Amino acid sequence: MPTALRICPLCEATCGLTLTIEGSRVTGARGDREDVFSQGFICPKGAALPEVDADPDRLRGPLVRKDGRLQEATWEEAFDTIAARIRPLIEEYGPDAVGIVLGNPNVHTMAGALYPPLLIGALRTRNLFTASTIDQMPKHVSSGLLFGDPFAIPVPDLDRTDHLLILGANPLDSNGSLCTAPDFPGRLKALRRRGGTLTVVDPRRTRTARLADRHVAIRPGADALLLAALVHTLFEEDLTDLGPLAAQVEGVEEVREAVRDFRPEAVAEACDVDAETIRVLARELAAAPTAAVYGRMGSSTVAHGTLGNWLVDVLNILTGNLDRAGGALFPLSATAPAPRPAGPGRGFVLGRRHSRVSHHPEVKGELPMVALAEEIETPGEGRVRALVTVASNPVLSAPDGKRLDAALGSLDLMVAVDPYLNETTRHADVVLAPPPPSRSAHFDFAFNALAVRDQVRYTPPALPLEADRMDECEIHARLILAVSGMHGAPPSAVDQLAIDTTLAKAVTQEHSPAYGADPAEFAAGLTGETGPERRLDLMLRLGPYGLTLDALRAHPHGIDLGPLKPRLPQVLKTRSGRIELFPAPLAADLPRLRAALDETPDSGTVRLVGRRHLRSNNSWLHNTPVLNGGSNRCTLQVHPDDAARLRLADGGLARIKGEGGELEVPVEVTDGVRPGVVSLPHGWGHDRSGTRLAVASARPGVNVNQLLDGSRLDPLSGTAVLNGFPVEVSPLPLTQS
Ligand SMILES: Nc1nc2c(c(=O)[nH]1)N[C@H]1C(S)=C(S)[C@@H](COP(=O)(O)OP(=O)(O)OC[C@H]3O[C@@H](n4cnc5c(=O)[nH]c(N)nc54)[C@H](O)[C@@H]3O)O[C@H]1N2
Ligand SMILES: Nc1nc2c(c(=O)[nH]1)N[C@H]1C(S)=C(S)[C@@H](COP(=O)(O)OP(=O)(O)OC[C@H]3O[C@@H](n4cnc5c(=O)[nH]c(N)nc54)[C@H](O)[C@@H]3O)O[C@H]1N2
Ligand code: SF4
Ligand SMILES: [Mo]
Repeated sequence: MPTALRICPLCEATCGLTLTIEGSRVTGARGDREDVFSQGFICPKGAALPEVDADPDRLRGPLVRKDGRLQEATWEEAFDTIAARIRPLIEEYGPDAVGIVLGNPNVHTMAGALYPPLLIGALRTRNLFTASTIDQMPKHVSSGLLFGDPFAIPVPDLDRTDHLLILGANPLDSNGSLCTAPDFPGRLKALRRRGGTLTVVDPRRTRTARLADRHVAIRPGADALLLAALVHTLFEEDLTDLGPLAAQVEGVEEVREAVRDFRPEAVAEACDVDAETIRVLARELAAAPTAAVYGRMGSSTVAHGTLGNWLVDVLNILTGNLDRAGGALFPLSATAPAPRPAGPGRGFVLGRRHSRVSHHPEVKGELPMVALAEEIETPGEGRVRALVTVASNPVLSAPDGKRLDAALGSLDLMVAVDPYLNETTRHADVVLAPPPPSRSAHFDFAFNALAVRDQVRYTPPALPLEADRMDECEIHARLILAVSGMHGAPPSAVDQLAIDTTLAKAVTQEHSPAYGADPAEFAAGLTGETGPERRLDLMLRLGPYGLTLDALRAHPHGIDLGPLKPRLPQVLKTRSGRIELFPAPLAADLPRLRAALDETPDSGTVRLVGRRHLRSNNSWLHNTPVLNGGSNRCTLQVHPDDAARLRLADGGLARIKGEGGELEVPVEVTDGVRPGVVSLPHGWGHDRSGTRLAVASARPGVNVNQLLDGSRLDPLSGTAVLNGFPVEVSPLPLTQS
């Protein structure tokens, strides 16, 4: 049977898959044993790629709204409609009249990496919203302030560390995030086997926690307090040891002073972790030959998300573990620009402007996702009247979907680049549907820069495009032309412009491999059959390893570039050229955390946390039958003590009420959640009309984000609080089911 290789796009682990091809269909998927990085690993989602690929509900071409109804149309009609309707809006109301929403799968497609920056440039809108502000923005802010570069994200050295402290991540189900590691579970087991230790801090006893030497069932929302107490203990017990880092860090004494109040005894009650355990955690971290602290969703989408993310790296730095083997290191991806010489940079600035309605500071040019609805609803100059969404389903993934749903319905124009007609795209006037994964080339621009090993792989399309289908890269290129008044120009013009712009700069940079070259000559030497391939080739050639697309094609299972290596001080782009351990914006946010010390937790308050299931992927995989069902259910997990107190029965129904609304949901009684905490997964709630999701809408579940009204956020990063918010839970008579 013929086979083809395809890097899996379904999570951050980026496993290499071998697809079985029968005729023009993918009929099987197994792990590629020769893949230099994933070495044959596959999870149930990857194994279901053939079903995901062949979902009959996937749109086969563009849709255009005619007579109030979304109807099949030609590509020409679709782009004509966009060009004809968006330009007058921009001309009348200015560039901010068009908002852009970029969702998660953009980091899982080549198109999503290569074109949105050009789309943003073409539209020149300040109304940019992305999934980052319902996810990892606190990490970008912390890295931006500490290292001067929001993309300089240290990754735990999973394969070599002696001690791993994980907060708010459950890689056994998520397969890891901001830490690309195929077979994360196997790598954690290997850590244990080689005598290393694993500590997991999580209000739930997750599958990851069950693998750990120690599980600390913290009260949700309290990680920043716990971390501050760990830092406090390092100073108090004289356990800091920066090693060679010392010469590169400023602000250590200021941090010592700043955490003085955060004694283990002072945070113990808020965290519900006793002071002695906190001291032991700090001592273990300091005593380990090498150690890494790693925090994700559960410590990011919380009220003190940025402080928590900062403290994670403060711990890595104070224990000398940043930038050393076995600690947390900065990957160097093959498409990163060749490193410039070390030295001061421009630093990272927040809040260069503010959102129109609620005055949220911009971060990385973005506004918080929770501000999207009000920016559409509120009249006045700068109002969002048209929206372009790319790979995004904010009606389910962001707080208060009902409000957003209504706001989307009021737009003058909405364009969606998306393969599904779902809760969000049903509002579009034009849907531009990309082909399924088997028909697209794949390269991991984002995740190679977050991987636990430097490596590089490229998979061309496993199958050719069917007639009347358009590659997602071409869709993006044509969209850019349509919105920028160049409708009808060849899409290759967009790629050529990107190549020319990049080269014009590179040839002037002494550290660039293209330094001094003739840009036209350099461009003429690029290989690749398509515009995006030539752009990839260019990035590889300008990158740190001097690779080419041809080299990648000659190594279909990838090229291993070795374990992570120390990269300081070269990565630093702070104004001082050093690690700025106590940046002013974080210092200014600390009083808010200090105030939390005095809040006595109310033992009656129930707090909600999320969870992911191995066979889920945010809001869009519920339409694949093999992935929906079994234990992947939208249930409210409740601890037996709470179930007794609240009179909730296993299998019965509960009413759950939050600031943004209320839901009715089946109860699952389990001691897998700690007392005082209930857990409901996200991405469900597929019961709206006008979608084309036969499987998902038959088992819709409820939308957890409807419990939120969007008012809770981490103020520094604009990130929504999705974990640890208060809810009221009460029983519903069974007859109401
Ligand atoms: N309560 C709660 N809410 C959460 C979270 C949580 O933990 N709890 N997690 C948050 C996180 S971490 C994230 S990242 C966000 C994710 O939220 P979003 O960014 O909205 O992403 P998804 O929900 O995955 O929706 C992805 C969309 O992309 C489309 N799509 C799929 N494949 C492709 C493709 O190849 N090309 C294009 N153009 N489109 C494609 C899908 O049809 C779908 O419409 O949700 C956040 N929301
Ligand atoms: N199977 C599957 N895999 C996925 C996804 C998916 O939807 N399904 N989504 C992908 C995406 S977009 C992302 S961003 C990653 C996320 O990957 P992870 O960061 O691993 O996210 P979660 O699995 O949500 O784990 C978050 C954990 O934090 C815990 N938690 C909640 N509140 C707190 C708190 O206050 N403190 C602490 N310490 N813990 C807390 C929760 O109980 C949960 O176990 O997963 C990716 N991989
Ligand atoms: S772990 Fe992630 S990348 Fe690997 S097969 Fe599963 S979904 Fe795909
Ligand atoms: Mo995410």
